[in-house]
Amino acid sequence: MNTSRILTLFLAIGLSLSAHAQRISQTINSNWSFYKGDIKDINTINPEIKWEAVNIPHTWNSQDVTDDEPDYYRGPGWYKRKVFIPHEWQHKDVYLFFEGAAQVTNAFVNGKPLGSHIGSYTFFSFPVSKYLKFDNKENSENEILIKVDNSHNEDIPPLSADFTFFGGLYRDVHLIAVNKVRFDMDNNASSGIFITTPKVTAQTAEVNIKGAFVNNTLADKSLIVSHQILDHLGIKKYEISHKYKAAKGRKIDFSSDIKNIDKPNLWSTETPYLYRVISTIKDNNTGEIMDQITNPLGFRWFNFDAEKGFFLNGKPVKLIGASRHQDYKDRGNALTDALHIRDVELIKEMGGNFLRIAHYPQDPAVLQACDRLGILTSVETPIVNRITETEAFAENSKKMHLEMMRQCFNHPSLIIWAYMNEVLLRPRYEKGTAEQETYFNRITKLAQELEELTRKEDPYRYTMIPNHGNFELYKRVQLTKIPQLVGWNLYQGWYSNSFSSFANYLDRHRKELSDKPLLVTEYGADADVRLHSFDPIRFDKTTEYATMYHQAYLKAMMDRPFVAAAMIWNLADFNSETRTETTPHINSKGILTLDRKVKDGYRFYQANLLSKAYIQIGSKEWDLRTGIAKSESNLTNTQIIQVFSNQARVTLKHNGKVIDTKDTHQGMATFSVDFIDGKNTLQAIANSTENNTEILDQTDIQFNLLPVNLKSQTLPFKEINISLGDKRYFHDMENHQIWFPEKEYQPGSWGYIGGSIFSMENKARHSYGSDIDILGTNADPIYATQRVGIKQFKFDVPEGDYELTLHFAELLSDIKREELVYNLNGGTVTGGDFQDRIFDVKINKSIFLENLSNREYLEPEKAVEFKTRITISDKNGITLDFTPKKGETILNGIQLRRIR
Ligand code: GCB
Repeated sequence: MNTSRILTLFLAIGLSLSAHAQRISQTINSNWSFYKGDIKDINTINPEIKWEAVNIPHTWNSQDVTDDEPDYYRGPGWYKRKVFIPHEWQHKDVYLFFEGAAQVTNAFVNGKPLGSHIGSYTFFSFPVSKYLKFDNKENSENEILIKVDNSHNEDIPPLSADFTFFGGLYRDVHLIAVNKVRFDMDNNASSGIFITTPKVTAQTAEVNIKGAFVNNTLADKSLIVSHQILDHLGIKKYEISHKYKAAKGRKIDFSSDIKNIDKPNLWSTETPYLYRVISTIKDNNTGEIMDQITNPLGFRWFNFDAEKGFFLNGKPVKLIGASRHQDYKDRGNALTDALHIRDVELIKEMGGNFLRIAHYPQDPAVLQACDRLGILTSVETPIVNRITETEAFAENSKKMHLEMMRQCFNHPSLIIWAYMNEVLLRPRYEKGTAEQETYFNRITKLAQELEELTRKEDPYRYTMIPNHGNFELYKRVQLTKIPQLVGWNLYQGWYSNSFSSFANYLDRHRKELSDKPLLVTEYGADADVRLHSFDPIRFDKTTEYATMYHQAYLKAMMDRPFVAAAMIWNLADFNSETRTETTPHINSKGILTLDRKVKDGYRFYQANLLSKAYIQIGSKEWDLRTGIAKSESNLTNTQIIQVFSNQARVTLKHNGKVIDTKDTHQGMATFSVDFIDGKNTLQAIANSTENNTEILDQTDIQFNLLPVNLKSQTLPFKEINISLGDKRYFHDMENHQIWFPEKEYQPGSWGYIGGSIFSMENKARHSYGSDIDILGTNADPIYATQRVGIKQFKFDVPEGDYELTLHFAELLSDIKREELVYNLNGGTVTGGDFQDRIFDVKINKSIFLENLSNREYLEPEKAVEFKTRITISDKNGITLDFTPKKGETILNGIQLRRIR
């Protein structure tokens, strides 16, 4: 670096330091006291109340969403803490600024109410100066008290959605002290400055900077308001300034243009070149800087074309990325900035270029990271599934939307304002009725109002509504007409039909809505990382089915240039309290787990999108496998291994020996590996064409090889875990155990005799067992499948001591439940099918469980296990007899372990 550059950098840093001297903004996240419950009168707070020490970000739901109990706390919570206000702040305007709190917030300073804010996801602030107490000390003690309430409220969106409505002070809280001469602090908690780039080409650009400032002093002032554009090194490139006579108590609007910006460095997904705009207010007489704010600036132009897709700076760019919830394992929505930023990095590391900030505006760190990393974004107002037909609901929606727009306005990564998500999913009235028509008209009207508001606020970005796959309905209600872009959330081959209907849907849009750009705003399939199958089918929740789904979808979208965007649902698994299924309370459509561990879905996109040489062995986390040996003399079991790579050819080695070299298709190559008992080392290798180097990935897999004949001498039997009514492998990561799918008994081996796989009536779309939450276990997949009417289970084991465990769960119950609406099953009711069941289980003719009844031990929907020790001293092995006395017999899981 030469000295002049060092000097300029130094000056730039100096500049931003002086900014801090003007405006003080500090988080007050530590040392809060929290009380879950209500306080009726803040003047007579019960001294007995148990306050809990917490830090912010905080939600009171982080634990109660993971327990066995349905529902989670929705109600009031109170926070309090002391703040120590410096003496000099007497002469300043002080604000309490919230990055977000869920969902209605009332704040008090020293017992005085500041006001309230409605909505969980936008920032808000309150001026507090007039409530602060100052004594003669350097710092004066003041108390902040905050009530947050996440109770359901029909007038506040979102009303219903497939995610958990966590409550609390879950984002940063700041104290901000500004001079009385300052930029506007009272514009919807925005920066008060709004930057647009009305014209951008590779040759030239124009910037407009709008905003307002106030003179809250008791004297008229002569002020200079200037805006400097700094490049990414902090070097000043442009400056514009105006002189103002600001009468005392006045607020003054400004709008400044900087034209003829020569050859701007363009912001793109590959090179997200960021400029900064530093806006300053200076006292014209004293030269003192009164206030200063920095905003990001990026020069880019973009357009959506209904036929050709999306263009950034004149070049076609297929938008590929994911939606993301602000949600993390054990934390609920109370994430640190680092975790928010990490998600954006994960999209980048996947090779993605888009983040749909769904279904609501998120932490400021998210858009900052998108600007910096070159991830284009959309952001949306959380009107999800349905509306309420009240003026209050409409007003709250519009207010939220306006807040969101003003707060996110200056981020160059943001290109789409969205509102409403699948808002016709839950029409409140019966089909075809006049009430339903009125309801639809109300939705159309609200959409029109939001559309108008958006276009007026920002003519430079696009508008969008993401719809669910009911083409006719959204067209009829005009939701495909009102916004500029149409988003479709499509799940063919998951909730319905087959993969091919996805492609047909896209083609239908092209034909019938030929002037509307199309974005696939959602698509995805649940993948429980513990479940695997070599014959995956819809709704089995296996990693393998999800990979097939993503393969089919990505291909269909890549083949169609008119599809502007592919947004995976979802970047990561997320909490959704009402979901049950294999991972209760969690929607597992993430391509990452709740704690951001990689699933194959993520590897698939890396292999397809990254340009840097990439290779990864698929399903590495399935590092404990099982299978049956081919014969007594061939002690191997062949299983498929998928390798993900962006290279043309890959080689797989098994325990040091080359198995094969194969061409990749869609970033994947499939190998058959002859696993041996014990440790198996796999190495996937490719020669990177980039710089002719070898890239490699390696993993170890522990294989529990099972003998064909349980009396085998060469491979003595050790243990087996079998999930009945199941065709999948279940990798119990908590207990480090692997469960085998059921098989029919064959002499010499093991298996069931008689019965059929449990399947629920009305549940054709659920291919496996039940999707109720089985209480008392995390191994729901084992308990949710079952063999009904089983007669016997046999193990032809040699003599010895064994531990045998039987697992049951009664899947029929009296409790009626409406199918989850997201399962698009039109409100089908399940449950209410309880029948008496009593049966005996004998082990080698001796009674083990007598009169096992679903009115006693076998309580519906609960995991029940019985363990016993057996000594076998003859050649007949183990035979379990199941004898029905009332209803049919059942068995969900069985484990056998050799002790001696
Ligand atoms: C949707 C919703 C989203 C759900 C998703 C799912 O269409 O927009 O909120 O989470 O489907 O997983 O069913």
